[in-house]
Amino acid sequence: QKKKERTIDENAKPLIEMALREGFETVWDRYEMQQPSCKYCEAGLSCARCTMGPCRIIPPHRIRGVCGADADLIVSRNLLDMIATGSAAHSDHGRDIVETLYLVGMGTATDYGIADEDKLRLLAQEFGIANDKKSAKEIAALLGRAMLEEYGMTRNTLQCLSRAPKATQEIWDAAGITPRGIDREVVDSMHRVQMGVGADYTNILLQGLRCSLSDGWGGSMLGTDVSDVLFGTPSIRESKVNLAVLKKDHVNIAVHGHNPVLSEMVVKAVTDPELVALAKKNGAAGINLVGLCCTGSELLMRKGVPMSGNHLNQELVIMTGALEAMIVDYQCIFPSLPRTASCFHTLIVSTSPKAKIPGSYFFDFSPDKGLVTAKAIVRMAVENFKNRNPARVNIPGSPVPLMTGFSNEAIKKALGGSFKPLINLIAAGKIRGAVGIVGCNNPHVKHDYGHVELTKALIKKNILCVETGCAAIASGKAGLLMPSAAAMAGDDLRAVCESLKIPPVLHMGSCVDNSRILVLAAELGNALNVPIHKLPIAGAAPEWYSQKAVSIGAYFVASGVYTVLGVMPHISGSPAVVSLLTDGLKGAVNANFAVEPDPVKAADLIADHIEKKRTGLGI
Ligand code: BF8
Repeated sequence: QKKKERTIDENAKPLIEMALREGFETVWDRYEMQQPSCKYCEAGLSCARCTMGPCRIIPPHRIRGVCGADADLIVSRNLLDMIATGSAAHSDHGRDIVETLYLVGMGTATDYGIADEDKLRLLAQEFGIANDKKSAKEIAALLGRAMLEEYGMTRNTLQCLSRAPKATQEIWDAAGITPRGIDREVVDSMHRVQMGVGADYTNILLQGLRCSLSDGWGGSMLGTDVSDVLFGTPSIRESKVNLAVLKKDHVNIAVHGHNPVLSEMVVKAVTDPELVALAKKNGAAGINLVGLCCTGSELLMRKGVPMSGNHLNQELVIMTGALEAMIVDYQCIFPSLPRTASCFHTLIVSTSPKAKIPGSYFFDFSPDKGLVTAKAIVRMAVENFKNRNPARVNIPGSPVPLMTGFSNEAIKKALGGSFKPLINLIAAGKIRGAVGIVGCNNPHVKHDYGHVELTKALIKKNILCVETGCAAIASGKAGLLMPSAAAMAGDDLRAVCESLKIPPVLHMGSCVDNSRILVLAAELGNALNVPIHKLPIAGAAPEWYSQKAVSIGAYFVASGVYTVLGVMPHISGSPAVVSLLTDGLKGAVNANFAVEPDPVKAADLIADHIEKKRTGLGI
């Protein structure tokens, strides 16, 4: 890759050029240094799970590992491992939030409160907790406890599965993939990847679907719902995005990672009058908090905190020379960030005992001492302002405005109280269908290109896009999250957006908020009395990299949503696994994966699929 091919993000380009000129290492350099990649690993044909190996499958002679596993088994076991890892990451994040709810109820997390009591009471009702005479605090304790039990294995079912249309639940039962407990499915999966357990690739991959469902309809869904309860259900608002949200004359602090239990405390801490006064005393105009990656999306959706970028922007934010501190929790954080920061004055502050990073300042963050810890970190950032080298400050361009906050509750409100108008628009063909575009950046793909080109191609075909995670941020930077982007949509979608004053691309949140997309699909299915797989909808992950994204793709497909990937998973070494995922799964869950790196061709695949589903529904 040449430098001009690394990104389409205009604000990132000058910083990448500066990094190349001055020798600051970035993710793209490390990617290049890793080329050519190992073709056995790329095909999924290497296995280092036990010490009888490591093994590689090299036909025609080396067709089994030492244990006797063939290509199909090795590829499927590797994939199940990825799904279980991703599901665990999302669900453990969900657990941290549910635990915070429980601690609020028990009175030990006093810095937190109940921001959406209506949602709390609705959830309590759903979980069978009588709540008419109880206080919000009492309900928080009972609901927190009930939700924590979803992680165990005594109930053998998950409450939120019942949100799906009955016919979809029956498909899961018939395929034997109804999840039993959130942790249980991860443990079951890890058991199967132990040598001498899982031996049948189909059986292994069906467990992958079950494990992923426990993420989407379990851990992630609890994470989203309880975050709404604790921090507020998002409503439509405007903010801005890209590296230029950093301010030259302010103390700049970025929160990076995933869990709003941390970042929401930082939001509180940066408005502390004493800390603001200290910033001014140190010569800054104030404190400027910006988000990055998914925790940034959490704050953007609920508070309108400006967003500095997505996954491949994380090193570049530091290279502006204007960032006093980057506060991280877990997931998607380059372990080399302290190395990057060592060339500048930025402090990397880690906060999770699960994600200690050598070279970072570690603060042991927990909900019982949330605000005091957040204030201590912010104080350190403010004190660091004096170490900034003004000659190094380089904040390119200016921010792009965006509209955010499209929770299902906010969408319904914008539609006048129900999804009925949306269903009518789809039935009338004004909106042909909807696509969830989700996932990461990956140096295999030109940064943001896959997301932006796919999104543009789909809206042109009058297909509404709902986006989360780094995909949504890519669209934001490209101006697609503003109502004015309707001008880029097909005539019908443009007219709809103009009349509702909404963008053709709706930001629905972080990656755990893909559960909002599941709920949207479920509500549409329930309203039409059809299973999810009959709806004119699809999923796409044009630039995915993460195990979490594999879990998301798997629960989309397991829920009946055709999903197109822009990056090939490491499965090509087993034609049988490829055929199962791209075709055979239709027999079990009426949906399948496709892989198409060209976003324009991917849009064609999706549009064809949507038209077929419309025909099936007779619309
Ligand atoms: O959970 S989209 S790069 S930041 S994994 Fe990570 Fe991918 Fe971004 Fe959030 Ni999701």
